[in-house]
Amino acid sequence: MSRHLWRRHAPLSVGRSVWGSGRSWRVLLIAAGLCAAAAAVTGIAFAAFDPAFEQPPGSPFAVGTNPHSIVMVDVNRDRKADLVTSNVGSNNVSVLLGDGSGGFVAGVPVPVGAGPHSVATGDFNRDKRPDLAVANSDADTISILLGNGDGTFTAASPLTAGDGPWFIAVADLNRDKKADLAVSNVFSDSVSILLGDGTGSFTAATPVPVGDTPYGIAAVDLNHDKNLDLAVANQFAANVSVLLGDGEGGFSAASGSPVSVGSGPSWVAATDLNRDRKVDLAVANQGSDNISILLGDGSGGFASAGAPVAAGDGPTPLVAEDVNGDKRRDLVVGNIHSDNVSILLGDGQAGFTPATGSPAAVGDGPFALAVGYLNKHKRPDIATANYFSNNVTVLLNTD
Ligand SMILES: [Ca+2]
Ligand SMILES: [Ca+2]
Ligand SMILES: [Ca+2]
Ligand SMILES: [Ca+2]
Repeated sequence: MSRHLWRRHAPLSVGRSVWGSGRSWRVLLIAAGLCAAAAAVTGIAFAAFDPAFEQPPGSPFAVGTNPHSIVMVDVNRDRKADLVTSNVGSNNVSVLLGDGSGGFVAGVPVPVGAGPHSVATGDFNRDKRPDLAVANSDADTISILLGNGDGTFTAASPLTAGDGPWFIAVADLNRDKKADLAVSNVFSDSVSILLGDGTGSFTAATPVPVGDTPYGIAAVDLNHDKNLDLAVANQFAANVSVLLGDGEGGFSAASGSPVSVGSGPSWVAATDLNRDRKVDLAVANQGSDNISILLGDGSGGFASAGAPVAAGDGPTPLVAEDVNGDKRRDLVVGNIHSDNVSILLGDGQAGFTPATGSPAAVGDGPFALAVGYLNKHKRPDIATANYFSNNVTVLLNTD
């Protein structure tokens, strides 16, 4: 398959952030916890609400050409969530400044390297202003854009990655409280580990070999040793690499890795889906139009939860979040061929059923999505980056 053709239908990326809304999150979770506890005592099945999603006026919002990744973050620190996309066709990053009610105005685009398939966010220089890391797949570099705190960015020296950097996960991989990067390289079948020094500079550690055409990465502690581990979806290998971290930036394959999933695994989300306090994985299989659910054993091993969960045509981005307030993780999945978003409500036992109104229509080719709070209504909203229609669809959770 040619590089060009493959790119039309393969990998992408996303990060998720809730800058400025941490307090709201905690309040929501505490409230949900109290209600869930009360429901458990009375034996009443607890469902907080039936989520419905609607586009606000102005949606979809225009961005650059071929947006392939999106993050939700407050870049200008006005406590209103903003959106940032990386645009493969225009080699830049678009900034959409939020008005706090689901509307957005265009900020200043930022030029990056060639083929930016992924943008992720973190505070790399620890000035409390959100920064961006962008994977330039054609240039084989990572752009580091340091936030000025007003919605504009200053480029630092780009970093070198492997061949075809595609997806970036931001996490503290060596436990020094400084943000690091894990980057999947689709042509060198590896994950680059770039350790941050807390000033916006990074040092490359030894790359980690994974399977054929790695795409999405989740960074989470899978075996309860407080060192972050990695789960990496290998799109052409139809499996997931499970890499256990040593807490110093080194990683080695867990026993039983890689774990087989469906065809064309693209994104992986890591969270506890069956409430046994062990991290599980949900994997969007772009080729088999479903979601694999892998239950964790708490030591880095995984077993299939059973038949995969049906999605739309070409499920690619996937985020695990509680969208209906019952304290059970749900799945939000973008379907790149059917141009919609599946909202799959979790039952807390790793089972999922579509919400009322699922799937919700979005733009052409939703290769990325982000979930978070876009208005004062404290229920998780959704934004998709639509690769072929060059825009962002906003879905407000209106229940
Ligand atoms: Ca803002
Ligand atoms: Ca670190
Ligand atoms: Ca670990
Ligand atoms: Ca679990």
